[in-house]
Amino acid sequence: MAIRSAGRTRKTGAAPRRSARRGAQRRVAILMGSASDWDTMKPAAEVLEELGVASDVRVISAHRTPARHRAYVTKAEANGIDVIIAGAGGAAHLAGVTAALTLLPVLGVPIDSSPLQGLDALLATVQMPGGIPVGTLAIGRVGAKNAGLLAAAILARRDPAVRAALARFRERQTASIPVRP
Ligand code: RP5
Repeated sequence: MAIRSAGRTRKTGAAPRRSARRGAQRRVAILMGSASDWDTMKPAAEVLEELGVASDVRVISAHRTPARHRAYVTKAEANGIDVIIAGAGGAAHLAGVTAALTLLPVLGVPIDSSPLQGLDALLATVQMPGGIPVGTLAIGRVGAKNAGLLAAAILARRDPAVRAALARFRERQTASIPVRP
């Protein structure tokens, strides 16, 4: 399987990278437990790109690549990342372990990749014990899109350009809703 990213085709297994603008600083990290999660997580990258926010997309598994995970997350804030989105399926601990390793806000996306169709990932992601929060979105592509929008809303508190882009997004969305079916 091949995946498209930033105008090039990559083989599954290689970490997809994406930047909204060439040379723009990547401010939102989009992590996923497997390259097989990319189709589900892509809406997060797409909506951020639409809003002009650069993202850094990585395949990082808390259990298959723990050293890669720790190295990336512990340096994320120093590398200019403001928000981390973490999507995983099954016994999904990626978002929770990510949140434990950083003070950055972490948004979790449960992925429907298992026989339980994401219910397992939803419970694993949302049911964090008190002390280490994960902001959990809906299961699947809708959750990924909303994670991108919520990350942008967090950035918008201090970034007027992102706030204006979000406002335009809402206006376009409202205008696209027909009055009658
Ligand atoms: C999880 O296991 C990943 O997030 C993915 O959703 C699921 C299946 O991964 P693969 O076996 O397809 O790599 O860790």
